[in-house]
Amino acid sequence: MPLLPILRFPDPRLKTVAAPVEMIDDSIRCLARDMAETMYEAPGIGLAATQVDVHKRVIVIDASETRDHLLVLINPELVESEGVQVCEEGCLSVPGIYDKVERAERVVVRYLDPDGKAQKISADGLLAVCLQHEIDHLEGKVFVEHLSLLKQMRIKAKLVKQSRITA
Ligand code: K1U
Ligand code: ZN
Repeated sequence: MPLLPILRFPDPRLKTVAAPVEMIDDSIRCLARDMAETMYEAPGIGLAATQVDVHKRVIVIDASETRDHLLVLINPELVESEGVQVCEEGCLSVPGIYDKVERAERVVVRYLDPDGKAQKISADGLLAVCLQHEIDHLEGKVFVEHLSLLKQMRIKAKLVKQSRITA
């Protein structure tokens, strides 16, 4: 199965709002499989289709320590959130940058699984953070947008410089 190239901030395609999946077929299941392989190889604990330049509402997450609890969420929707937590985040699209972001402490997310069955997940801690981070990607939002404008400018300048060196 192919590893998918991951878009890097500030690529404007990361700002695209993803479209709902109308029909869950083998092409969507294949996309989810390739995304999962790409996430494990990176390595990461989540990946949104937006990051691999596919603008459909699909995310994969494995925030388990044993790396054997893969979640595939299609058309995920945040239906409840409460509390506040501040957690250090990273992003495969913003390599080498980590910073603290304020998120809801507990969330409930409704979604479809790869068989098209409606599911609901309640999460707290890192899994809740990761769900919010990945749903943000589907809305065209990268975690650095939760930081100050000064930090965003510094991060952008650093990554643009890096991309010129590696191009
Ligand atoms: O969306 C992404 O780019 C994936 C991102 C998810 C995430 C990380 C931390 C907090 C919130 C969301 C990553 O996985 S970055 C890499 C990372 O944090 C990690 C990698 C391997 C093991 C554990 C963590
Ligand atoms: Zn990310």
